[in-house]
Amino acid sequence: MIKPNQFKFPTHTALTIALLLGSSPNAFSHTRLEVPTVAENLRISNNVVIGHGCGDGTNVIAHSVVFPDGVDSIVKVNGAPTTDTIDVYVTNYGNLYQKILNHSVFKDEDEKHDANGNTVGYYTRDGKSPDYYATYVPFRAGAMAIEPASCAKSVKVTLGIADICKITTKAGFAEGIVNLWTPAVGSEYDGPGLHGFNSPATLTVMRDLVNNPMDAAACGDGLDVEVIPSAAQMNRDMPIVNKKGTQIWPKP
Ligand SMILES: [Cu+2]
Repeated sequence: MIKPNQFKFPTHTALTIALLLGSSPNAFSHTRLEVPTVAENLRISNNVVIGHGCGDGTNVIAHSVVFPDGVDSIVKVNGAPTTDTIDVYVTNYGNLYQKILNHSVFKDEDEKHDANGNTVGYYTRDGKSPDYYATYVPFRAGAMAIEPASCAKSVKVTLGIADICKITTKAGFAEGIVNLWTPAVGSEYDGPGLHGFNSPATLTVMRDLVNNPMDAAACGDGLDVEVIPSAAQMNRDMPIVNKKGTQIWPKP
């Protein structure tokens, strides 16, 4: 009899195989959203899917997520940075995301709020997601409305995510300790050289071209817009601060 365990191969072997086959490794393992693309004006429940731990035998014990706040966020149009704020392309940006309470894996969680009370991320902790599991962490993505006067045909929201296997200081970030699925924006959470470097999860909102048509003459094929958390926001909002106000990750 073959034990089920024998079918299991190390995640990074799976990655290597995926790369050799020329297919996307994302389907195998990286931390991504369950639903990566959604229509505008549609509120959905979604999940961050933690695809693996930090190597064989490790557990993800805590998880930290940041959504771009739209205040000082980086905005790109067709891949090029612009000085436009996201309000040029989205009519209701801000407080679009809510954590959905769930203690099935992580026993403690809370949203992170900015000075305006908007949810800019969340954390989950006090759990164990084994390396060979896919763990779903639920949140609600509010209905985003694309600015009718703009030529945006899609808006891609980039998240910053940390899957933490061991609580350390920032200096302790390393393979086997933490996976940083963050945009490389020059923050303390870029994680150069780590497995997830500059490989963030994203949620793309597609314009409803029937009910919110673009001006064909002015817009042509339309614009692909991106909103990405700034380095300052990442530094401010990535840490896990418990309900008593004590920062528990990274260790101060
Ligand atoms: Cu991976």
